[in-house]
Amino acid sequence: MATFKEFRNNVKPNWCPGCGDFSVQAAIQRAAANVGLTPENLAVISGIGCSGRISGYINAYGFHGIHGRALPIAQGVKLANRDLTVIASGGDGDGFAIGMGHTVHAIRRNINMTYIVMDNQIYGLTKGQTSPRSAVGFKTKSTPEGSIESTLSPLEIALASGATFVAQSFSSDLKQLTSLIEQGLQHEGFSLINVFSPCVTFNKINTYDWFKENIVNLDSVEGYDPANRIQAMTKLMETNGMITGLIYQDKSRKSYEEQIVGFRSEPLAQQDFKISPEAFEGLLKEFK
Ligand SMILES: Cc1ncc(C[n+]2csc(CCOP(=O)(O)OP(=O)(O)O)c2C)c(N)n1
Ligand code: SF4
Repeated sequence: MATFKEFRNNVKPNWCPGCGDFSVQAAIQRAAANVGLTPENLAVISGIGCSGRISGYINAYGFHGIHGRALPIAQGVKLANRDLTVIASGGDGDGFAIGMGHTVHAIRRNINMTYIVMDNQIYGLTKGQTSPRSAVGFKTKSTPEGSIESTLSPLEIALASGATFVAQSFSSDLKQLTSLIEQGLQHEGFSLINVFSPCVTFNKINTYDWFKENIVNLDSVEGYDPANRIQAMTKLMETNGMITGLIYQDKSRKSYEEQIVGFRSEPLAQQDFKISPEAFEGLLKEFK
């Protein structure tokens, strides 16, 4: 059994002191150890952004992809080697702006993997522009008069797209965040975990204190049932998405891999692709 320390490497994160992404890194390392993984059977695939650096800071297989494209790469990794536990990760710009098309289709595809979004409601790496998660009126270098576009509600979109696991947490609540990642890793399908992860350098509005004042923890909501999709949607709408905890889980739907006809149990990565000269000639004949 690996401990969370075995998921550490010797690369020092260059996130700003106080950045919420440190907690996400720690929570992934703890959750991976708690569910019994070892670095050899975990792959962390990230996009581009401050948050996207996370794949380099965890001792596991890693791939620092391109902006908005963590999910296509991660899904490819999972299909090529179904024995690996796959985590995709990145920022709200990465997953909900340039990568939104991939996000929706990954959700409806339901491949068995976990997607963790570090939602700071701003573009951090490029030094503070408005993201689809920024509030109307939010002033940045790209919206000096305040954003005039409505704020995207990714978790409502996820539910409407057929998500089987939707959760949300906050960098300040390492215990809840770790537990939700554990549940996401154990879910047999696509799990989306959105994490309020403050950018202390460029976002002076959505600070740790602001989140603490505005978040409602679902643990305090009597009678909340994460198996009830309509209740989940209603709660998201009522609270403007400011809830944390396990919002929705459907354990009944099969994952994509389970439904592919002929998908062999042996991972593609370990299959012998050598073909006999006769079989090769047969293939060529088809094109003559
Ligand atoms: C194709 C492409 N378009 C734009 C960029 C520039 N770019 C890099 S990171 C980024 C957004 C960063 O914000 P987010 O994804 O929310 O991550 P954060 O830095 O806040 O963690 C952008 C627009 C890029 N690298 N590649
Ligand atoms: S700029 Fe913001 S998101 Fe990027 S490392 Fe610094 S605090 Fe974190």
